[in-house]
Amino acid sequence: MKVALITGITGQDGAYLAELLLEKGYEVHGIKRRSSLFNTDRIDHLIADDRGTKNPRFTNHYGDLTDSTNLIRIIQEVQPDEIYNLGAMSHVKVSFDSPEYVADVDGIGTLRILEAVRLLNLTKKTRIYQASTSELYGLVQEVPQSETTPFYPRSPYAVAKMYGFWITVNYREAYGMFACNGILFNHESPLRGETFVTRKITRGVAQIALGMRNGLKLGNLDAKRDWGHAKDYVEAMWRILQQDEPEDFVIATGVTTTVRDFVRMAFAEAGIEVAFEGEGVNEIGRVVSVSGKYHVPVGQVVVSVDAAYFRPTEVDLLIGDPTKSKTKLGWEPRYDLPALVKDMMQADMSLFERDAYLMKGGHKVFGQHE
Ligand code: NDP
Ligand code: GDR
Repeated sequence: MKVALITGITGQDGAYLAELLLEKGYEVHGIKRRSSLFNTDRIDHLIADDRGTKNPRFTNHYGDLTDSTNLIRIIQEVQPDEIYNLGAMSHVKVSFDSPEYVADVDGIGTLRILEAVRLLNLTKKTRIYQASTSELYGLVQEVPQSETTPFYPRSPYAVAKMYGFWITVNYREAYGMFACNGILFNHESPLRGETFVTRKITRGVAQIALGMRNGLKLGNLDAKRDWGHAKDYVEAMWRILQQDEPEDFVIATGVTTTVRDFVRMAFAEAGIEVAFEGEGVNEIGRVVSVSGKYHVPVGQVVVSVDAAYFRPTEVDLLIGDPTKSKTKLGWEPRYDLPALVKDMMQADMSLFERDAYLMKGGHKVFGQHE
């Protein structure tokens, strides 16, 4: 039985990857941070079944990417065949507020994993996947972006990830380690964190459709992203570590869409047609027709722009070239953008239908802030 260790197990990708590896028969270990509240919602169904019977092939360890002694201890204990380093402070906007911490976790954290494997003499046994990102491309140098496109990071997050990228390449070349970067473009799902733009939109649209709020405030509506489904992308991570030779791969759909169009598509899923007018911070999105079961008044402003969500330096356009991953990994995304939006909208509609019911009954529902 193969043994995998996943950092960032409580995150979106950690949850889908753990599920995939368990399905494939792996013994899976995760590293989670101690939190003052429960933070394992995304993986609770993997830890134990409905009756509370623990999964013997799934173990979590307390740890942190800023603490090398604990990483060394866990890796020594687990002796993993594969490590997936997914742990990170992954929010680009927030990285401008805590740049030093992000450098430590996202940059040096990667070094700590690589160095632990080297110190423990596991370089021939343990394969390492590093969660690299399309944010490395930053300021547009070339489209579509491929494995050979130059990097130009535009945030403390991206700069930290750039260190993670190159230290992974360096350990591969210096010590012959099977260490690979997956340069993944944005991937989303019903498990996506609530403050990333897609999930913020699908949650907001569901709440508006159910009459729980009037509108949604967003930042740059012109930004274009190549959005895929996280379920497809964790499959690519696994494939990258099953190759004969360690290499870096771009994982993307090859299609790019504006935030504004994502908003339109999400509302359309609820039968609400929205049109945009105005420019910059004065742009608004208004309901122009309603065809489904949800009764939002025509003319209601449901989207406005708030400069608080702008970034000091923005990444305007991301579109990936997945040719290498298609050819060498045999990887193809199963979800296109409409299927992704549908999946996220269905999940958030069900989630908030329950809350709307409670609110109608006079109960307070928490967590409505953005
Ligand atoms: P999430 O933000 O959902 O998950 C991040 C995970 O990292 C969480 O489990 C979080 O724990 C953990 N973490 C944060 N800080 C630390 C720390 N100091 N020590 C240990 N663990 C920590 O991200 P995603 O699942 O979306 O992304 C996974 C990885 O892929 C990240 O590295 C991200 O930067 C990268 N990436 C993501 C893309 C995407 O579109 N989703 C695209 C390209 C790359 P906690 O739950 O306690 O906060
Ligand atoms: P990103 O994702 O920065 O690409 O990083 P995010 O969803 O945060 O932003 C995408 C684009 O939408 C614009 N935007 C807004 N973003 C947020 N969060 N909130 C808003 O209200 C809003 N309005 C407009 C942003 O300006 C941006 O242009 C994600 C993360 O998962 C990273 O960890 C990962 O590396 C990259 O994707 C690939």
